[in-house]
Amino acid sequence: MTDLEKHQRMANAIRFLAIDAVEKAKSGHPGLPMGAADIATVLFTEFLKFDPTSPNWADRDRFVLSAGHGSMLLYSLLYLLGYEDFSLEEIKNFRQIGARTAGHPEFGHGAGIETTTGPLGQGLGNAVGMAIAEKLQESRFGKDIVDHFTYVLAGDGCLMEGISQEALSLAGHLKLNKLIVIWDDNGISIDGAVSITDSTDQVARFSASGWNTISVDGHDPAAIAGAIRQAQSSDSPTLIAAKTTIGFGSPKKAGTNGVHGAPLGTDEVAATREALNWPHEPFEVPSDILDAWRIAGLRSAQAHKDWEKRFAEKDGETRAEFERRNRGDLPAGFAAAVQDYKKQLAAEKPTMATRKASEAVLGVLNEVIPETIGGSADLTGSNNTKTKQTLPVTPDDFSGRYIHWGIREH
Ligand SMILES: Cc1ncc(C[n+]2csc(CCOP(=O)(O)OP(=O)(O)O)c2C)c(N)n1
Repeated sequence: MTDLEKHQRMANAIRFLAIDAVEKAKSGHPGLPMGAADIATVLFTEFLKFDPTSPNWADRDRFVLSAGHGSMLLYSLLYLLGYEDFSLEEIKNFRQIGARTAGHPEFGHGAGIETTTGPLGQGLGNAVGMAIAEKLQESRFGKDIVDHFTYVLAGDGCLMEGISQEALSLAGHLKLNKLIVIWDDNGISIDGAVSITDSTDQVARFSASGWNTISVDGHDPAAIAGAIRQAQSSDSPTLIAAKTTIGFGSPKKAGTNGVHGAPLGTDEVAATREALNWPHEPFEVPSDILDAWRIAGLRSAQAHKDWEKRFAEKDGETRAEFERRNRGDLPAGFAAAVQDYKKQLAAEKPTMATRKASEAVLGVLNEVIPETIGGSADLTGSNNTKTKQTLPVTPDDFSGRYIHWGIREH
């Protein structure tokens, strides 16, 4: 088996898990997983840094499936790579009550889902936040323990949503070079061809906002790998526009809106098995291909071990603070600081405008909670959201705590 054949069979494992799960549930979206399987295979087997045995490892790369309707892509990957929460049983229970494999990925349903997606565009917005968080954390704790990428798979719908403009222009402005967005450029949405609704030159739009842009054939693994490699060394965020065919492999439905959000149907499933040379039972992944995926799941085990070693070398206070912030626990002094301030206010009974009162409270909170980040939609001097503790974050310096995100309140 050549490397290309192996790649294709690994990608087909994703395709058929998605096809079979949607078929069994009689509901779901096979088109995106079938079209984006090549991209996902390259990303997860050659680039993404993660450890299925430790899904919440702080320095893992983040993967956000912004096009959340394509959830079976994510669930298939998590199962194939060996994430405990995503057994074959969960795949078979796709879209059933109580299953981790909800119609759209839900944060908290299973380790490996980084954020809830489904409302188009929002995943892209969240990912910009994650990429900002990475830079903030890196500047506080050092590159030796915070150094990861945020990858997004976004569809035409994500890019049509208004939030995409706010998110991408902020990302470009802040030079979030560790944010890599792969656009599943298949030219199809639910109503039919994207050309019915949109004629934006997306690459030009990203480029105009300071992004590095690369266009590739989203079914050519070498080209995809080359693009990701180039993106990783960019000094600005990268859009990889990957031309794909929705429902890749389906003889009658590929390239049409018919495969976006409906089961293929018995005959077309059989025809697709034939066309892609996948003579296996539903939900069956041949052992050599499952092994190849499980081996890919071990790829970053050493990187994780090395990270643990570097982390252990940090002083106790730094380790405790890093862990506290990642858990989201409030600092020890929080309750007392708030109590003291309440007592002070009760005694002094000051009179002030509510905006001034807000500023005063923020001053107390920002003093005792070092991880708060502030900002305002270009109304800093008006609604008093900046306090003495919060210095500006700039594209070249993320040590601050105040983000001038501009008039992008979404
Ligand atoms: C905010 C929002 N509006 C509408 C929808 C409904 N919706 C789900 S998928 C989809 C079409 C998206 O098209 P595209 O991103 O091209 O996905 P593909 O057809 O390639 O799978 C729509 C309109 C949604 N999920 N979220």
